[in-house]
Amino acid sequence: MHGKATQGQAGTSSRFGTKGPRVVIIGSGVSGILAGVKLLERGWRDFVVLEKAETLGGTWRDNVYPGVACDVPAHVYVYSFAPNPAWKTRYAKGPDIWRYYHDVAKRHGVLDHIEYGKNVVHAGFDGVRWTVQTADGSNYEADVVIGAPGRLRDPKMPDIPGMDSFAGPSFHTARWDTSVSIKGKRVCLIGAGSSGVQILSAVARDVAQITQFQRTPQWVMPVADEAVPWWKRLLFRLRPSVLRRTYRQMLDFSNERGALAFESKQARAARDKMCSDALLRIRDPELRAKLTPDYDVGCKRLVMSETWFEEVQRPNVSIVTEAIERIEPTGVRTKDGVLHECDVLIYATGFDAHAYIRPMRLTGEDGITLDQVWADLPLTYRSVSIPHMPNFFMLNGPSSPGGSASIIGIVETQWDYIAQLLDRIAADGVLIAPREESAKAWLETVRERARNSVWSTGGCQSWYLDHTGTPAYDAVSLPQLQASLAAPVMDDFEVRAISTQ
Ligand code: N01
Repeated sequence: MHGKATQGQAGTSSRFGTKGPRVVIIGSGVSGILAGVKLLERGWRDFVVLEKAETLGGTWRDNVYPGVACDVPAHVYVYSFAPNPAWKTRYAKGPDIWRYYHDVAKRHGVLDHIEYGKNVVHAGFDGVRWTVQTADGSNYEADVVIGAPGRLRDPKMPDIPGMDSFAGPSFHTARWDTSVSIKGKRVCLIGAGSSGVQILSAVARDVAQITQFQRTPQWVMPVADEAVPWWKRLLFRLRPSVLRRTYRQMLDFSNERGALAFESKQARAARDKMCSDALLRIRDPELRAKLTPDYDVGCKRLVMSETWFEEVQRPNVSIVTEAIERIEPTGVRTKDGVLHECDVLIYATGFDAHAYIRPMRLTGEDGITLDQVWADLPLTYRSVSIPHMPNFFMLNGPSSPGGSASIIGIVETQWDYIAQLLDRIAADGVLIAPREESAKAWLETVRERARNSVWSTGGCQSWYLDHTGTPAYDAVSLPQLQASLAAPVMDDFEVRAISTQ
């Protein structure tokens, strides 16, 4: 079968009651909330969202460091069904983004379905249904499981000798200790990616000294954060359909510029020039040399900031490029023997970008485990489904696009595809899993595309690359993703009736 299944309604199969199939959603971040809203929209009310933390969210709950903001334009970083005319600036701050997602979850009735403190450790399939187990010993039966645990989720701590010996407060950016004030303090900041740049830009003027340990310089794209004037916000409220759509399209276009760099030489050249020209704002040639990357723009994920170019030149900011030897009680000692003293030590060292749904364990049909299916690589079909794992779907799973589009657009596109499979499940009471050979063929196509992308050819190391050195992300733009996920090719799936014998 090729083409859209019919739009499903609750109870289309006699297998399921009027509330639709029983669904477990894992995670209450932007993907999990989306899944909840969409299930309710289709009348599937029998679902639970399992959230391991005590409050809703993922990225925007966990990242509360000073200056945390989203570098995707705010009007794009929203669900298509819930535009927000109230954004006051072009780029939204972390706490405002969290409030937006909380508000959507509340308005759409998803909050009532969330259970907190539920860390999923295993999901097992018995031939008919899934049983999802949480660390506290609870079990949840499900006809369908949606994995939405997020991708840049688990902080990656470096392995530096003496880390435990530091006498002052020390923490990762995604585990910010809000009880610690860094005002007037001497701060050591390890890492110079998006988080490190945002923190330095936000705190440099408030701290006594900030020493940033930069192993590799990053390309920084100067993007100004403009206020959205009151009359525009009013206009958006008064003319919701036309004006919001127009604005959204405009921002979608600018957001896609990054993706165009995959395809268009001119777009890439313009972007490269913007980044290299911006470095000329660094007045001290020695500092500029330290901050100038020797790899292609876009090889690592671009950092976006306007303020960084000035903040990094403050007299109380030091950029240390000497390698770190060890951490000592009073600071960070580099290999040249210098001890960089500080009161607070911050690890802006990024995330384990390749765990996906692990460390959660999966046992699928015939006892086949996720570890077996993913022994070589995280094998999925179109990022949303896994061979031997029937009626288990993922949002923002392995080999999803990265760095090229708003994650919201990506997960909405993936949801629309999954929804067509859910329609089939509901209508015919079937189990659907991708064929292993289809998944392998698809993954090879994605990896080939990624090998030809700047992530691979650009001459850098980054979290895009997996243990084989191949980018684990699909180098496609949002429109390309939308085209490829328009309708499931059902021949690529094994579809079988649920047998209750
Ligand atoms: O992490 P990163 P991040 N010794 O992995 C360094 C998203 N995000 O949290 O480059 C010394 O980019 C490492 O050095 P190197 C966004 O997608 C979005 O900043 O590996 N240094 C690097 O400098 C982003 O890309 C927003 O040589 C060590 C840094 O730590 C992603 O999250 C805001 C080290 C890690 O940089 C991750 O960003 C923030 C060691 N042992 C984040 N180990 C938005 O605005 C690591 N490093 C949407």
